[in-house]
This record gives sequence, C-alpha cells and structure tokens, in this order.
Amino acid sequence: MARAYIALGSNLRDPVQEVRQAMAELGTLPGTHVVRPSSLYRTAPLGYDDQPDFINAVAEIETSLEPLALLRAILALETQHGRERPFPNAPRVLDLDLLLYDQVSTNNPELTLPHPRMHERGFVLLPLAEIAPDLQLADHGSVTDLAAQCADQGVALLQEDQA
Ligand code: PH2
Ligand code: MG
Ligand code: MG
Repeated sequence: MARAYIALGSNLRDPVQEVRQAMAELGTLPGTHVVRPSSLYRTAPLGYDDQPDFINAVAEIETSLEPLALLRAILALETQHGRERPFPNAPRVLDLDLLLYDQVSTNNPELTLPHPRMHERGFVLLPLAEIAPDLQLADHGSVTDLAAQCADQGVALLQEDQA
C-alpha cells in the first residue's frame, strides 16, 4: 500500500457539502481508504481573486492504486460533481489535487509529484500540517514551518456554526 495526500477544494454550489461528500468518496475508490481527514477550512482565493472564498481540506489516504490510476480516479470524482473548466483557476464545484504519493518524484504531462505549488499555498499547508505535522517536503522542509509562513493568506478553520 502507498500513502498519499490529496487536497480538496470547492467554491461553487454548496462547498462544505461538496468537500464532505468528496472526502467520503475518496474512501470508496478501489483499494483505497482515508487514514486521516483534516478539518475543513474557509480560505481566501489565491491567484485569481474575483471569486468566492473556498472550502479546503486535505486527506491522507492509503491506496493500492498506482499514481496515474489514482489521479484518473480523483479526476473522475471531480467530473461526477459536475466540474467544468472554462478558464484556468476558474471557480469550481470540486478540485481534487494529488499532492504527494510516497516519495515519488515525477514530471510527466499528466502528473507532477510532489505537487509543484503546494509548498507556497496556505490552503494546502494548514490542513496538511494539521494531519501530518512532521511531514517533510523534499526540497522545501517541514510542512509545519511552511504553513507558518502562510499565516497571512486568509486561511481559517471552519467554525461549526458556519458548516
Ligand atoms: N485553488 C486554486 C487556485 N486558488 N485558492 C484557494 N483559496 N483554494 C483553492 O483550492 C485554490 C485557490 C487552483 O486549483
Ligand atoms: Mg488545484
Ligand atoms: Mg486540480
């Protein structure tokens, strides 16, 4: 079994519900179970600003799927949720990004591992540091240290009464 981390995000339709449902669906993929789900976070959009806040989370999974099979399976979940891609970084009903897969480092047209922007994104690093505080990124160091550097990015734990 391999250990992998997946980032979940939504800012269309009912983002809290989309992310919760997707978290459960990850555990239904063949040979896969969710070891640790992070809390949900409300996050300011990074990159393209003129869009609603996101709900983000990260899942630690164990899987017998190979990296490309896992990627295709999570993209199929996005499609099932009605994901459309009108332009890069457009608002989305569900985004599932494969962040890490064991120690695999790869760069092919379909998949880059580790995810090339995860080390600078608070909406990934804060939930990741919650569930895997001791994790080290090969070229960038401790997830907990990296998360601390993103404190100004508008990432907040979702309060129960907002859910
Ligand atoms: N995803 C992006 C670009 N910007 N910002 C937030 N807060 N959350 C996201 O999931 C997100 C983003 C590209 O996938
Ligand atoms: Mg993404
Ligand atoms: Mg994506």
